[in-house]
Amino acid sequence: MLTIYGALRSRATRPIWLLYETGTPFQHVPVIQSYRLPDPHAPDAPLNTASADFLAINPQGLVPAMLDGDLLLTESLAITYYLARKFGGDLAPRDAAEEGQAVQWALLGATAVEGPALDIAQAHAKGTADTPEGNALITARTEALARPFARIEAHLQGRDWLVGDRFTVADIVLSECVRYAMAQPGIYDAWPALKAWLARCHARPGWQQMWAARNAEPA
Ligand SMILES: N[C@@H](CCC(=O)N[C@@H](CS)C(=O)NCC(=O)O)C(=O)O
Repeated sequence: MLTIYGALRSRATRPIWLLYETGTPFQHVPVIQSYRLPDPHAPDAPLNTASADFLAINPQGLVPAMLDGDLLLTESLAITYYLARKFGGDLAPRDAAEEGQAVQWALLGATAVEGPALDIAQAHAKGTADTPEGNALITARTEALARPFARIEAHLQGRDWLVGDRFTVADIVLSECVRYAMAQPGIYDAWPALKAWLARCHARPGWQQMWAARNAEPA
């Protein structure tokens, strides 16, 4: 059976959101990040990214990972694009031009948005956002987001979705990168089309289902 490894407080949200959108059955193994545990090797530790059983699946010790029959995929974007192609119907690109656009948005997310947005999320999660160092970091990361956000903002003028006038896998993977910054009040205010698009993404039934499941997991 199709199996996704990775707790939902991780990049596993991406493939799992897509699977919820499509109603595809799968087994979810909520492997937790080892750094979230006091002792990942304790006998009573839950399955985690440093567990021998998980390293036998992904020796890199990162989630998400996916097994579909004999096919092992790691890297959340590759997994999500594969699942879109196999189960996603119109969530997948329809032709070469759409494929190029979808890959473009995924790479923009991974290379220009994810890092700075994650730093902002972590500053809030660690409670350092309101310290002078935290403030300086958030200012710098917000500046780093300005150029990719400007690109997304310009593209979304007169459009609801990134590719092909419909919700696709590109919206899933890019919006999940953009979401990481949302703990910072007002971060999207300079980008109204991006902000409205993110709200549309979060109104999707698959995102709602994924978010409820994520919030039910231990913090
Ligand atoms: N580029 C990878 C990054 C995977 C990654 O960094 N996963 C984190 C959780 S979101 C992880 O497993 N961390 C565990 C660790 O660092 O030990 C992807 O997109 O799948």
